[in-house]
Amino acid sequence: MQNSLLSRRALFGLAGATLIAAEGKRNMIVRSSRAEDLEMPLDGFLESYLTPVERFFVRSHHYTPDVKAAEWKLQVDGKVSSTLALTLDELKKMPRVELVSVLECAGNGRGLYEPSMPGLQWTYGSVGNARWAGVRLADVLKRAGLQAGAVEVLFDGADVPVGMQPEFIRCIPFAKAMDPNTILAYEMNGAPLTRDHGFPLRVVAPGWAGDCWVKWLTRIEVRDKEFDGFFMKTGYRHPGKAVAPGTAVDPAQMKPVTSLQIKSVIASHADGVRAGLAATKIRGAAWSHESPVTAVEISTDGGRRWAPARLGPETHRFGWKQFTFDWTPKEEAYYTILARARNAAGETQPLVQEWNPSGYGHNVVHAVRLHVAASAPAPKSAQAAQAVDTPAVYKQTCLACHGEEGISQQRLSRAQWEREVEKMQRWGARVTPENKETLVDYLHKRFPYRAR
Ligand code: HEC
Ligand SMILES: Nc1nc2c(c(=O)[nH]1)N[C@H]1C(S)=C(S)[C@@H](COP(=O)(O)O)O[C@H]1N2
Ligand SMILES: [Mo]
Repeated sequence: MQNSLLSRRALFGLAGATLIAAEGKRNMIVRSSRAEDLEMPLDGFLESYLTPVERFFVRSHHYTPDVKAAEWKLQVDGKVSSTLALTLDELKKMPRVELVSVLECAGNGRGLYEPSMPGLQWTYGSVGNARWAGVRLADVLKRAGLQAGAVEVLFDGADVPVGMQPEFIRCIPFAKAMDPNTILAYEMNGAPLTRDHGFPLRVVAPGWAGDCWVKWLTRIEVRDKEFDGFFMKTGYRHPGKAVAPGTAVDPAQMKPVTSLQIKSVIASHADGVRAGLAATKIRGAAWSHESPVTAVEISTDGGRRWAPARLGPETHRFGWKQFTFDWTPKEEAYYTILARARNAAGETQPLVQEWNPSGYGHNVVHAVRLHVAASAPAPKSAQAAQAVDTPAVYKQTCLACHGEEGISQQRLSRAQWEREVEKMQRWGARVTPENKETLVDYLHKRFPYRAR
């Protein structure tokens, strides 16, 4: 939503008091409590075929708005013959469509890249599988009357940026907008959308990364030229290929993130744990983009031999496939278990990471190391945290807009921390030349780079 300085200020003051991080959520990893970013732990992949809303990840760049349905309208403007302002009731009277689709954040797995990069350190669970219901975007656009020359469709939501951060506005090409599977959803898993997930209306763009699934939708604009806002021209861009790890790439040389990657996650066994010599089930989920998953193969010997896993019975084109592989380890040893999905287009997952500067589209074959032993596991020794004095200026400067989780989970070098502090300065943090060194020093000592 376009915001005045006044509404920004009003929100600043209110947000701390009105937000509860994990309201309506169960057992989530907090990546940021405010703005709200919650990751589903591995067990969520196995709980049921559809991810329960209370286990579904949340990714919000701005504070969560509290939209009142009675006051809400969807505006449709731009290259249309008549501007529309639709109420929720009017939308619900239009033909209803339902579909099951995976929603995954482009940054899922960012925390697993080496070398590391700044950004939320998601591991596996910024993804979920839900049943969405609403209206076709194409039906809404046709109702407004399409004019010639449309190239893309812009989505704006009711959320307001934090500090000087640019507004979250995303566009999709016209062809994707007219796809009958692209919908404006008012329901998730049979109930109205919750606040976290975009009440009262959000975009559902099956097969495409979550960033274009705009929440709290208030305005749709049909455009005849490309929009050049921050989240299109700088954010959510990918080189389109892997680059040498650690290389910087100019955003102008990159393309917007669109389709998801083929991917699978082993959810039944955590990496590095000990397991007994008994029969076990290797389980998880696999998904792809517009082309559905057709097979998942498992290796229990680090990739020398592969055997097919059993796939669940559901056949939704955009939904994920849960998989199961029965395995009995033959002897006490260290095993590396791998899962590799294949889709109808014949694509499969890479065996080495495909690094890119913002850490999007992580889909390297998931490897889980298991120490199979008959005896009980040894207790883990606690690691002593490094004691560093916290300068008062840190809390005043860095915890004004968001919680500490997003800071403490970074794995950055001193130079990367310096760039991060400069970015925060541009977004409104009051960093003075005198305290910049103190902050960078502290951040680097307290939250240093560490391997995963
Ligand atoms: C004026 C508000 C504001 C202040 C003050 C602020 N930040 Fe941020 N910070 C943001 C915004 C906005 C984001 C991005 C939120 C999003 O897109 O999810 C962010 C995100 C982050 C992230 C996550 C990684 C990233 O780049 O998105 C880190 C790390 C971070 N801030 C560190 C800091 C540090 C260190 C300080 C103190 C020097 C600080 N922030 C002060 C607004 C602020
Ligand atoms: N208005 C708005 N819509 C948004 C976002 C946002 O910050 N603001 N985040 C996007 C991103 S990056 C993702 S991955 C998905 C996450 O959807 P979820 O929170 O329902 O899981 O919402 C998208 N829609
Ligand atoms: Mo995302």
